[in-house]
Amino acid sequence: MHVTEHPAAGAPRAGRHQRHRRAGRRTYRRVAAAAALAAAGILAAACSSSPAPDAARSGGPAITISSFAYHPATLTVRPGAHVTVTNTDAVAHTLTSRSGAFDTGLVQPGQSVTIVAPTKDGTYPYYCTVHQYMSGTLVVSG
Ligand SMILES: [Cu+2]
Repeated sequence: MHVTEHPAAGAPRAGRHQRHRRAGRRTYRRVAAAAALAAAGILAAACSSSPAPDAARSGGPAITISSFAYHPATLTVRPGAHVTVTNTDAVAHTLTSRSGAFDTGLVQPGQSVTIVAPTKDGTYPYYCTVHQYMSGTLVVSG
């Protein structure tokens, strides 16, 4: 009689190599580059609400708002010119580019605000966001 004994079938587990892998420890130093991004947001507010005392008298281009109209209705300026917008009405107005190129925000009665003309030649229609029938055109020509 033969008795075959199978040596415990699940047994041979011994040959497992545990490799000690030296995972190179690298220190990832993340230098915060977020500062540059934060600065970008500031640019939007740059020139919108600085009162420009008598820039018109000193010869710079100017637009006057009176009787719910822009004077002159069409103004031609150099690229990047600073344009003084003065509101002589008794209510607030804006001078807002239809393409988003510039915007005075609300100009209060008696107040002057300076906008910066686009640097690219072109015709830039604008309007008043409060009274949308008010419209004018800024022409940029270098
Ligand atoms: Cu208006």
